[in-house]
Amino acid sequence: MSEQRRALITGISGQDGSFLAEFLLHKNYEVFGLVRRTSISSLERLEGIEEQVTLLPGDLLDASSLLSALERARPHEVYNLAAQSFVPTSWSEPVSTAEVTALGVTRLLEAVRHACPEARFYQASTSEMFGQAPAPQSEDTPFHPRSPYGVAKVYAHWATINQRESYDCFAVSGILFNHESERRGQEFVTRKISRGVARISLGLQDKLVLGNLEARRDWGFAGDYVRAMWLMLQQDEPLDLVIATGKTHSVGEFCERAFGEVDLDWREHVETSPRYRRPAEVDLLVGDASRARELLGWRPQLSFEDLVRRMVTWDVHRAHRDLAQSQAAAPDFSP
Ligand code: NAP
Ligand code: G4F
Repeated sequence: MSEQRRALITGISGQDGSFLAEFLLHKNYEVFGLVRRTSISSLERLEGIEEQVTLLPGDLLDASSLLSALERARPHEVYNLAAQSFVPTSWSEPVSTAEVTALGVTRLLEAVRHACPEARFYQASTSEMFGQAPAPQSEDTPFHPRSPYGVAKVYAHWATINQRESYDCFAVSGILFNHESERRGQEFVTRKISRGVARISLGLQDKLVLGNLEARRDWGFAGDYVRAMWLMLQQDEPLDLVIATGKTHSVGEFCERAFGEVDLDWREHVETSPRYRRPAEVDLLVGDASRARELLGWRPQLSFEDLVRRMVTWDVHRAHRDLAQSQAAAPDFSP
């Protein structure tokens, strides 16, 4: 009988980490997840699988913790999904973003080299590295990042390629375009919209205040994208690939569709404020994933329309539940 496969996921508490952990458990992997200490538990997204994964303490800022986690897990596959991933924070905290999102990858690559050099390594690269580059963007498009986050990710991308070329290891980067779900952090625009739509439809909120409505993104479903990560580590040769839907929509179009799900006119509820605009914007992302289609047989399964519906449906359900709970908990002041 062959040995059970073991995977270590950094960033397991995040959107992608939680989907990837579920995916690998279904494939009968033993799943380990690196988690850092936080003042409030951030393991909400692992509800239902927390008992099936082994959580190990560690931080991309702390090299010795990475070594300990790898020595304990002895993984066949390492997925580095941990990052300071919110673009606006990278302007307010450029140095800590670089420490985690750029140098953290060097710390992890070096720890893998010493603890488990045979392990296959996946780095979460991003379409933010393309930034200002003309669309559609493919593996051959030169990078032009437009934020400290994008710059940090370019470093991490090249650090991964350099590790492969220096030590002949299986280390790859997936250049993933935006992918979303009901588990997306509430500060990202799609979730901010789906949550706002739900609260407005229940009368809990009046307006939704956003920044640039013209920016265009290639939005897919996170559940489809973690499948591509795994496929990339199952190939005979290590290759860096673009993962995208090939379709693009503006933030305004996302709003129109999301408000449409609850029969509201988005123009009556959406306002804009310079507060949510960025010092430098990425105007247009649309990926060409034909190489991934050819080599991995990967295709996105959930359409843009179904993604928006899924997110709004979830947030409406959740807003109903929160409302019912707050009403049940309210003190009765009636005479
Ligand atoms: P996310 O929800 O923000 O999750 C980030 C994860 O990183 C969390 O688990 C977080 O842990 C962890 N983390 C942050 N700093 C850390 C540190 N110093 N040490 C250890 N862990 C740390 O991000 P996501 O959307 O799942 O994205 C996953 C990865 O893909 C990220 O690297 C992101 O940059 C990249 N990416 C995302 C997209 C996308 O559209 N989602 C597209 C391309 C690339 P806490 O819970 O403790 O905060
Ligand atoms: O949802 P966003 O914050 O995502 P962004 O900046 O594209 O980054 C995400 O995708 C990247 C892949 O390309 C990842 F690497 C990264 O980690 C992250 O997951 O913003 C999307 C667009 C931007 O153009 C922004 O200016 O929406 C625009 N926007 C307009 N109003 C807003 C808002 N973004 C946010 N977060 N909040 C707003 O109110």
